[in-house]
Amino acid sequence: MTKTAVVTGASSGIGQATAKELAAKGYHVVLAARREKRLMELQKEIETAGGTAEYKVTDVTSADEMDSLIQASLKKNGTIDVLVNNAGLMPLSFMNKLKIDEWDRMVDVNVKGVLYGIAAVLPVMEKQKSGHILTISSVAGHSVTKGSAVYSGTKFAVRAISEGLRQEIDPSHEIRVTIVSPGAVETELTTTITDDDILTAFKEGPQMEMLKAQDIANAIAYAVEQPAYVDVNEILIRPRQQP
Ligand code: NJP
Repeated sequence: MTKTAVVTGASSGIGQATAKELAAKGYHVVLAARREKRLMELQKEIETAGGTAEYKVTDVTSADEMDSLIQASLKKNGTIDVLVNNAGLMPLSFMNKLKIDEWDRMVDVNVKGVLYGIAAVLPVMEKQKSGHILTISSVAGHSVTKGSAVYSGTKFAVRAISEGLRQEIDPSHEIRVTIVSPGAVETELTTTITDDDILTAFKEGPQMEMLKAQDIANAIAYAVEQPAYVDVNEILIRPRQQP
């Protein structure tokens, strides 16, 4: 039976590359994000390449929308084998700029969005006694730098949440929990930055060859494709030149 993978934040960057990679590996992929046109185009692209996909416009900050994403997919496809909690934002700023709205949005998307994904899919996977929940954290979930305090906070949080979840999984169930922590990846992630001092520091700082979204998609596919007794707990992947 074809396995089903749900990918949040599938409308660009890492989520888009992951959806394509999992479809190429034979998964039926369920694409979730807010921008419908992009999801529609990605579905077409996957189908043209010989894969299968569907999409559902979903805002991960709504527990109800996350639940209906999972339930609609379950009804249609019979199982949810993989959930990739990938949607995220990174409006970096210095704390004294007091960008409280941006802090709120990061907590809502990067932390609550992941929790709502877990809440929607965990009962399903427990009933199936199988599944794989992957969450995208960050190198910033391992160490804090100036300007990344709140973003780092959200990424530390999802590492802690995933590790706690992993420990609570009934060992008789084939449910796996994985964290993928990328360094700098060339995507649209920096477009949410509004703090001019951060943007200047980015422009004037040392330049390096960044990772491609496909590099992270490959890491996700690696974790997913391991035999059921192997749980890849975390993959930390930096561009070679990133300190
Ligand atoms: O970024 P980008 P990435 N509900 O901006 C979606 C982490 N990461 O691929 O809703 C649902 O191209 C948005 O979709 P839309 C990062 O923290 C990255 O780099 O249509 N979806 C889009 O598809 C994040 O967790 C780097 O606007 C929502 C996607 O999120 C993950 O990688 C380094 C949403 C963002 O795509 C993917 O980010 C690192 C919502 N409310 C960690 N809000 C890096 N790129 O360097 C946003 O350490 N999205």
